Amino acid sequence: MTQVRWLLLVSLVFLSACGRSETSPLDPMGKVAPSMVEPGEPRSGGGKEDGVVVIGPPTQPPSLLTPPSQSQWVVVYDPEEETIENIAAGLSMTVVKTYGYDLALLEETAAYSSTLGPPPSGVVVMQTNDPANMTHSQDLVFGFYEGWLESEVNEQYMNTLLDFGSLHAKNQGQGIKVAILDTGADVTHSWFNDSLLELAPQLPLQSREIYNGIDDDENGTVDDGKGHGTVCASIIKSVAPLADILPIQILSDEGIGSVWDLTVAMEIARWQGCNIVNMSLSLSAFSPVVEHRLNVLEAAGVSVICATGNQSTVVSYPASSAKAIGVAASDDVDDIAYFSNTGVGAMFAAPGVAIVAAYPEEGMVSATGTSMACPVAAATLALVASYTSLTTFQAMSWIVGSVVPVDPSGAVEQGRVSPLGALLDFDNR
Ligand SMILES: [Ca+2]
Ligand SMILES: [Ca+2]
Repeated sequence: MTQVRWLLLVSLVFLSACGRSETSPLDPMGKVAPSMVEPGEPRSGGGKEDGVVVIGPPTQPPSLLTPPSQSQWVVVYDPEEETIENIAAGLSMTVVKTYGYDLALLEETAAYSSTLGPPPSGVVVMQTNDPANMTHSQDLVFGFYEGWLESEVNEQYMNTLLDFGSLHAKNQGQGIKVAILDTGADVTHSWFNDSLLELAPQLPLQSREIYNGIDDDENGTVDDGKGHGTVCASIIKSVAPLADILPIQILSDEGIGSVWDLTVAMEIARWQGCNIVNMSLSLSAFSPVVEHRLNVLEAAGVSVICATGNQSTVVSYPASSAKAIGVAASDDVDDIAYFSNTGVGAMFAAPGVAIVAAYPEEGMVSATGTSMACPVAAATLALVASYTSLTTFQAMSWIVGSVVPVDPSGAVEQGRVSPLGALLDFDNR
């Protein structure tokens, strides 16, 4: 890499979809009967329906964003061209931390000046606290069920649609590791049966979902993002029960994160030997720094699966990246969900309407959004890679070859994922 890039950039990462209202009558254990949310039922945006909480975009950009500090910078560099110490010296900065072979955090020194020339060739720099490029979180419907009923998860339409009985008799995703870059997960939930992986405490990011009961971003909703990562992990567990699942918390309990944390998490996923990275999130715009990490992951053979977004518009970034697999949401009859972003970059559709999943504190939820479709597709890839013993990139062709048509057909580039179809096609190769 020889092109000089000098980027004063922070796009703030927001959750694709999240949350429940503080004023909701629903507590974490739920007070809504399962019948309140029927699988496949279309929903309108905004306000509350019976037993369903609809969280829309905040009226103003959230204000609580806590990247390292105003004077710190993320640097992505090529160690074969220059050492981080020399790069830091050239920028009048000091090295705070290094993460992996080409990621570091630098601190400005007194000699630092924004009028300094460009960094050394091949170095990507990003200031960690620039409030530019803010975006909105995306709509989602959460309907809460009464307590925890495993049967509700095991008997939902998705299981029939994807034929879990036949599918899991053939493969359950064993040997494939999936990272979930999200709000973290309630690893203590009984649905997981202590099966989730956790990052070691000395690493800069952790796995457990934490919520504080405070409306930190002052948007009128407490812990907007609570449960989002738990739901994503639960969906992976449902579709690929024996896959190794590694939650990495990069989004706050309000569903907000930084490109810094996303970048570090992508690198951690690579170090940890993950085969697949699930990113049910979106940025406000293209990010060269994230794109760089996508290239690094691709070179390492790691597949990145992203939600297309829930604004009924074009595919958001990073799902729109050529280096990522974008997933739109479909329903119980393979119709594309009204809210789903579609078109170029939406490679697949997957069930993402009224998906029943585990929710923190022994709860259960019916969740709707492309955030839910994304882990279905990620888990599908885990199953096919496990069954075929192919790389995830090679396994992708079997998923492409076995998709089911969706309506409208042009909404996605391929179709709705069919994990069993892919395994059967492989059998008949
Ligand atoms: Ca909030
Ligand atoms: Ca909070």
